[in-house]
Amino acid sequence: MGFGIRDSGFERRTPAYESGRSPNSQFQLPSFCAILDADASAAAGWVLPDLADACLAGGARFLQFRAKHAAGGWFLDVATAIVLRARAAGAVVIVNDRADIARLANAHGVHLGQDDLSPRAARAIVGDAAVVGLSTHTVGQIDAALSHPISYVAVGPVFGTSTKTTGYDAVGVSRVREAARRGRGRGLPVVAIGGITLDSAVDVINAGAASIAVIGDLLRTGDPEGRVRAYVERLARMNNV
Ligand code: TZP
Ligand code: MG
Repeated sequence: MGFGIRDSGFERRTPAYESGRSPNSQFQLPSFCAILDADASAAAGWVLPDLADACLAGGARFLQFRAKHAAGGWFLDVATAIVLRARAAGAVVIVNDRADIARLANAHGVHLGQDDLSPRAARAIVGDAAVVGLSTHTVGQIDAALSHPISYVAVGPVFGTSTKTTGYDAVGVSRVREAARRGRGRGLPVVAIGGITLDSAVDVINAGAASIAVIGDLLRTGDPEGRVRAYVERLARMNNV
């Protein structure tokens, strides 16, 4: 089974984290991450594989599947369906919280929070070549994240969000800038999350985020394919000016 990032063009060229470097430190994150959130998509009337198809058709090449209240069997079935679609499109999929589901669904990796398995423990399940992200909210958590075997550090909520009760105030783009500065020395990219919209996306990338992750704003217009395309085109234009 081709588990890992190698077969999606995300080649891992560095030795494992024991060398003192981050795993996947050459890993090039797509600048846009569409989060397929089970609760938000159900509320918006979307079936998840259809939403995945819409995001992929709009050009998303980095998906995260998040299902906070799902039973394990359902979570695995839907994750597997999303991974099959994403792999056919050459996209990377990571699973929120659950390293076991990520591995069983043949996803590319897992996104962890502060209260989930440690990155090292998750790597024992998903492997050295997998993508492992870690959510942070404070400067202390960012600094601690730098010594974990992770592929990227996530920072948020950047702006106010109603999608998740994080327990933290909005951290602002200044925290993204700070995280990017601290991560740079370790070759660790930053994924920014929380309250990001099409209008704020460019500012967040300009603050140093390698990627932005979005839930609510994808669903807001009722046309996720068109919304994803608008993000992808807007961010691509940044690279061409
Ligand atoms: N982690 C920090 S904020 C957040 C998560 C999962 C919610 C992001 O959702 P939205 O709708 O893009 O603000
Ligand atoms: Mg979590």
